[in-house]
Amino acid sequence: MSTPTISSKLQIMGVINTTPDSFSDGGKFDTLEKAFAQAQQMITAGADILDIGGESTRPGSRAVDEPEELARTLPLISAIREISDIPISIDTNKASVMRAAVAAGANIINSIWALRLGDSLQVAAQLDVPVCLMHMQGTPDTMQQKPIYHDVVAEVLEFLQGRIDAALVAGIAPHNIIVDPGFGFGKTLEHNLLLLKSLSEFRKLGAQILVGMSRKGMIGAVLDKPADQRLYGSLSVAVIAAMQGADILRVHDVAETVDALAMVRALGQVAR
Ligand code: 9MG
Repeated sequence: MSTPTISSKLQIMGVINTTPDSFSDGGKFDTLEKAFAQAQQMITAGADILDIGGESTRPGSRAVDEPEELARTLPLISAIREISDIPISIDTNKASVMRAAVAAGANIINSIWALRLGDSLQVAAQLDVPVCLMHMQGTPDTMQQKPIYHDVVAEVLEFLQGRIDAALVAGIAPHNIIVDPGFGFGKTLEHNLLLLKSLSEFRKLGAQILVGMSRKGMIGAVLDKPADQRLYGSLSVAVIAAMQGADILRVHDVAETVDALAMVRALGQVAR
């Protein structure tokens, strides 16, 4: 077996969807009390970052207006800040939500649109926080209809390089750039598997790599299991990604992923 590239920064990002219609945990954390309890549980379980979202990205999900998105996310960010310094990422496409979330205590912007909407790129640059730039083919509504690539790995790499360049021109510091191949966003199972197999190639972009595969359809397609039975599949792909040098894993099952990654880290401690 070739020597794996294990990131010394390997971090676990726990997902908290405050939406009623997320694909895997829709409605489970749609009150402040439930979402806050989930945040506390993830912190205790060893999460390094919490990713808070107030709008589902699932195909066909309902668009959420700014006041509703703010009402779902800001009280939770403030409540977490009362008890913890854990880095908080805000998963949003709206520049106004980015601003308000950072003012409330969020420290990272997670953009599935790679800051391509409105003035989000300029606003993110002003806020001077780390940004996650994710690849997506199409839009959340249409992306899974017929994704087509000639060479998925090359095309996703090229897209992300373009977004890194745009971020740098806008004034985002190089150390604040995180890239994400966007598993499940405009990709067939084969595209997702090719990206996972080639993940180490993304290191050449010179940015931190974030991946989110937890409970996703690619796992369901291989295992033929619904979202609530994809834990072991999710842990397997987390380990594969970590062994290829991913820096941040976006997951729903923090405690279980902590154990799986402890084994990967142990491997990084021995040399031959
Ligand atoms: C919000 N969201 C859902 N899936 C995601 C993924 O794979 N990466 C990032 N950055 N965000 C995601």
